[in-house]
Amino acid sequence: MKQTCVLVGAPIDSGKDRNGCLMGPDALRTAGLGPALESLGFRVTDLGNLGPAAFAPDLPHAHPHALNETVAWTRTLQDVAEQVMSEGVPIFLGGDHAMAMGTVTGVAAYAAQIKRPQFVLWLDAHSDFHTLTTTGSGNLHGTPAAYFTGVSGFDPFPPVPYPVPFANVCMMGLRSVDPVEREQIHKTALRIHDMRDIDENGVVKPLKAFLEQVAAQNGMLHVSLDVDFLDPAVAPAVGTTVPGGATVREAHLVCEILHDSGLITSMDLVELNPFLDERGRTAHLMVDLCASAFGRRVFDRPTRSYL
Ligand code: 4U7
Ligand code: MN
Ligand code: MN
Ligand code: MN
Repeated sequence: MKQTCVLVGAPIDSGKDRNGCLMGPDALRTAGLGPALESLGFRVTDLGNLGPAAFAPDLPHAHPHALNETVAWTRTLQDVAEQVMSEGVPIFLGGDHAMAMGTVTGVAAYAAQIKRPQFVLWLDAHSDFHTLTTTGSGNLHGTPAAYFTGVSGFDPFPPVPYPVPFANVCMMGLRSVDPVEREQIHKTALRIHDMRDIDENGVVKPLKAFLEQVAAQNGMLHVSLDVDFLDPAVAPAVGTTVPGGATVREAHLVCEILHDSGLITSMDLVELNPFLDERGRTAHLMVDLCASAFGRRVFDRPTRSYL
């Protein structure tokens, strides 16, 4: 029987000041995400674009920015993510990275139900490990990793009954980590692979080590791909560009190995701001990466040699 991919549009744009990520889901569809997955043999269903639960309006220059709206989105996404897990592999189309406050806690709640551990691969220039009190910018897209790992300091947000253990989170591509985030990360067992680590060791070694851990524990694997994981020279459609990011091939290799592992159970494609794109190139790259993660390849490999 065909496996099902469920596209879930989440045009959340409240995680930062600059708008545009609300167009992300439609840009990913326009760039051909559905047909790409169908051509790989998947049945694709599309839930369309969600909206936030009801919320009291936020003040324009509040700190943190758009707290009520982001809490409302988190509630919607937690419910939908948990529910949709039984229908196939959800691919959440952002929207900014505040989306992951809902998607990761939602899929983790499902994992808890079926008594499997949840793992997260975080592909990002940033660690997104602020809390509501440590964030300097007030931009909530810089906070999801602290929230879903159960760090305190998220008061108006729903409590997190099934936090993802630090040791189950692997971050790759980091090159912009604020001092207070670094201090907090040092106290945790998060697996961190910054760009220097990738320069020195490549993506294969650290990724393989992480995937072996996921497989050994029969884990569920959520992959959260922030556009800014990639170098801005190849992926310009993002508000938070940081030079020195992953190359096109490094990113594809990560996705190809992920597919070979057979471990992906859910995925986020986030932070695409189509308003900043150049003739759709970043949207197309995100679609191509997603296709690699779901099995597009040039040639079959003789063995599943990465695991
Ligand atoms: B993204 C930042 F200060 N750390 O808190 C902040 F550098 O989802 C950036 O990874 C956050 O794009 C980036 O605003 C959030 C900043
Ligand atoms: Mn805004
Ligand atoms: Mn991010
Ligand atoms: Mn980022």
